[in-house]
Amino acid sequence: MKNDMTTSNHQKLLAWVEEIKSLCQPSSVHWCDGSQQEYDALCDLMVRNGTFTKLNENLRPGCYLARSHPSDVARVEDRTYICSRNQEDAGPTNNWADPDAMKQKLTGLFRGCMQGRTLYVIPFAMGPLESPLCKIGIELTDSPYVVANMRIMTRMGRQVLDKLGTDGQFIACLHSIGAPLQPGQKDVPWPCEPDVSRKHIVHFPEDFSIWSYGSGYGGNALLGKKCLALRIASMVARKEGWLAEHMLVLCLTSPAGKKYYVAAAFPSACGKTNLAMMQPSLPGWTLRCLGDDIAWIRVGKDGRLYAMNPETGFFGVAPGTSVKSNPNAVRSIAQNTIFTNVVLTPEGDVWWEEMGTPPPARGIDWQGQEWTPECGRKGAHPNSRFTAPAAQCPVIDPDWQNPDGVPLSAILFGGRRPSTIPLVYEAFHWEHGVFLGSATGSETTAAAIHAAGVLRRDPFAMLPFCGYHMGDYLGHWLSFARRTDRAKLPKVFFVNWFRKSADGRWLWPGFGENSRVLKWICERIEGTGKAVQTPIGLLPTPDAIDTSGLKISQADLDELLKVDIEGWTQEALDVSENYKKFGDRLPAALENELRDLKDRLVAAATPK
Ligand code: O2Y
Ligand code: MN
Repeated sequence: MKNDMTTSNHQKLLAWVEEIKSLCQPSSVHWCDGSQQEYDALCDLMVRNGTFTKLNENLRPGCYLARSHPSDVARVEDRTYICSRNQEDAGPTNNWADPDAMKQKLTGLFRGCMQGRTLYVIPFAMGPLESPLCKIGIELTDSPYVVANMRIMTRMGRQVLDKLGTDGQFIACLHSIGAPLQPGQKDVPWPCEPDVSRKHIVHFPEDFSIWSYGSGYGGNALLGKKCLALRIASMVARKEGWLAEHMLVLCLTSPAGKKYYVAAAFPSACGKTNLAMMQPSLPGWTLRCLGDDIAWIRVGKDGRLYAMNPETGFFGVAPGTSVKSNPNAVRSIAQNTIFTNVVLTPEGDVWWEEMGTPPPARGIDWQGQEWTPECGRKGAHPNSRFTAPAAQCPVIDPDWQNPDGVPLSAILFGGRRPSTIPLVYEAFHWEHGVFLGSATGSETTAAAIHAAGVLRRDPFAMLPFCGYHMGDYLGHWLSFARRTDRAKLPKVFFVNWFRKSADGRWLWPGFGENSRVLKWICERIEGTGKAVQTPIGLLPTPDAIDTSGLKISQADLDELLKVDIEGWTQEALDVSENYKKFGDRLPAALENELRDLKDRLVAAATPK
């Protein structure tokens, strides 16, 4: 397979490719056309060079397994930078470096870094090509694994170059695994730069470009996802008056046939993919998935907020994905899927912890070593992944590729909060809703790179993904009350599926039972759901959540819907502490919301 001829007459693009060719010195250049034939040839190439193992065609047709280098298993937040001209503009939540100094440093790293390798030119679009929000990126990479994943996760290939024409705008995304191959040197299955301090994921907001060096994994390397569709897009969105968010999008249909489109922002490792394609336990309700990770949202002609998923695939966490937790994900990954860092079974299938099936008696673990269930090591890496086409999801929504997006009725925020935060509550109004988003936080899990079991504030689940000052970002969200008729804005809710009892038991069954909470949310949208005003927001009345057919004690339900004044007083203090980071860029409206919350809590604690 060789395609060193471009069909593009875009002089700026051609000049950039030439510039990078002379900097990185690849031995060949391949312009990706996005065809099935090209994908198959790349997969064959990776099977031959040891990056891919083809899975048993009878068990997992069209599927492959890759194992990464142990130094390259997750996004590297510490090595991720926003290099704005003005340091203040990157804000307190991003690493910053001077753009000229960083470009000089990166130019040094990239010099000769593709020797002995092929430079792939990947034209890709985020969002349907006809969408008003569609953004075109060109990723230059020396990783065939990245090309194969980008073909699943984005609209990739010739049609994008056609849309770009001779002078269209594109976001320049330069990526290298940082592992040049000398003549005669034997390659390894997962070449990368093993020295973490040399890995760099860098965003230049002034020229909307991305440079990523040293990692071939996930969000570090598939540059359309976190780098373009969130960090760069969030900056573009602010300029152009829309929102680029870390949100799933789903459609819930009531037994009466009414559709409710909902977007939800949860920090990483809080079950976004599970909720995005959940199978409702409540009879008569159906759920359809539009996206599991990213939503681009704009004001539509009718003044409502419309959400669109810019991606075309799922890059989901494998461990914990089971028929119980996510039956539709299990069916989505039955074929044409790339698995990374899971267990290979003797039959040529894959396995991971909490897959809901017995482990194989022996297998090959994510590090390529012989593994047995008794060996004391996990078989799959906690951040092991599947890359699967969204079109394979059995509950994909018919409108998931609608270029205009879908009109939102509700926005949810949530986190993994074992105490204090109730199962669900509703914001009083838009500014209060933005306050709830700004106060989002989650207890970290072992899957994250951070210490497990600590509360990490993650406003709007955008902490690692907001490309500019978080204070300005919060202001941008508030501005939507002025950009449209506030009566047309979605209602805002906070949900917490992760409450535990004092003795460490889950209080809520979660998964398909979360449809009961979504039902109440739909009833609130209709104006029929019963709620009580509390200091923190509007909570369901004791009988408002439909628990028919569910085994849950009244005591547990009371605990789930209780407002713990002492816990909330602590919560408000913690939010105040987090707000200090934003200095004078914290919008006054949010300071007011926090003050009002504290006042309401004091009033509730004061005997009448
Ligand atoms: O570790 C990675 O590179 C993947 S991170 C990721 C992937 C898919 C969806 N969300 C995330 C995330 O960290 O939020
Ligand atoms: Mn995510």
